[in-house]
Amino acid sequence: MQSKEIANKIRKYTAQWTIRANGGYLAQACGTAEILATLFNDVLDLGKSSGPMMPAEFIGVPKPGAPGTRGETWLGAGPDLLVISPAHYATAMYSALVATGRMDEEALIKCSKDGQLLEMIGAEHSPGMVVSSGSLATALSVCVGRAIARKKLNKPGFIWVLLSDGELQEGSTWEALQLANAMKLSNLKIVIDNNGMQVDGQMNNVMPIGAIEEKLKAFGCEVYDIDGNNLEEINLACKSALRDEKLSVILARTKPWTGFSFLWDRWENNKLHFIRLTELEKEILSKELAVL
Ligand SMILES: Cc1ncc(C[n+]2csc(CCOP(=O)(O)OP(=O)(O)O)c2C)c(N)n1
Ligand SMILES: [Mg+2]
Repeated sequence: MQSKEIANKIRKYTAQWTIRANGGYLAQACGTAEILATLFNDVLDLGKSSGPMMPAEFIGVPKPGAPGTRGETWLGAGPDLLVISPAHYATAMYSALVATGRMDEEALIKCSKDGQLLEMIGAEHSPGMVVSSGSLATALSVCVGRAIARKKLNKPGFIWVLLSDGELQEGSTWEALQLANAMKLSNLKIVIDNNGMQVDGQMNNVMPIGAIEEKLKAFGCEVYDIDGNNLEEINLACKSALRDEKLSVILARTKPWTGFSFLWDRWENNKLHFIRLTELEKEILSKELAVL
């Protein structure tokens, strides 16, 4: 399947979820559809998923003697790993798993219900999710630790982590970047969804974070400033990042309103972060879904 088709499916499944669950993180999937499609389809060597196509029910958090379910199993035992840091992007991950044949479409119907793995804010037991990072800006530190361990053990492969720009407003992200650069972690690759918004609205109105590219460079990163909805640019940046000796950061400018017409109004009105559809929006979305 072409990455373009996978990206469309990521939007479609997340939109259907949003209608069914009477609310969802649709803009995050719309903004990162091309990034996830490219990572899954053209970049990552994940191997075959060993997670069931139809996830079982939640059986408890992992503890000694009872490993529980690990979301990572849906990613596969290949050398690479993909970590979604902002846990509210989980639906985009579930949709990507379905779009790439790692989970049944039916599994999405179980979304966001008590006792199920597919939580709206994903956790480490949710398919495709690796870290419970609903408390934002925590997964990068975990990834840095895992990348250091892999380096010490001479393990092949790359850890790719998707960060949000809101996580750049938190100090722990910068501490993790500082350590990753000090340790010269060329086995860690970061993609930032630079969508210009966070929970309360547009980043520049809530708390501007200034010249991100320059800041990342000052921390020692190799930075790729790209159009995050352009498959070719994403592909080129990822392939180039794989050859970097330094810590690579792909700063992907995304348009979280891409795909459905009513999203633009929400962007302008600072109501794009979480979408509880109005009756009119539901009607528009259903019509646009039918021709997607
Ligand atoms: C440590 C922490 N602080 C605050 C929050 C509340 N919160 C949830 S989502 C969010 C938005 C963060 O921005 P971003 O991840 O860029 O979100 P976007 O609107 O782009 O999806 C915030 C502040 C949180 N989950 N964790
Ligand atoms: Mg954001």
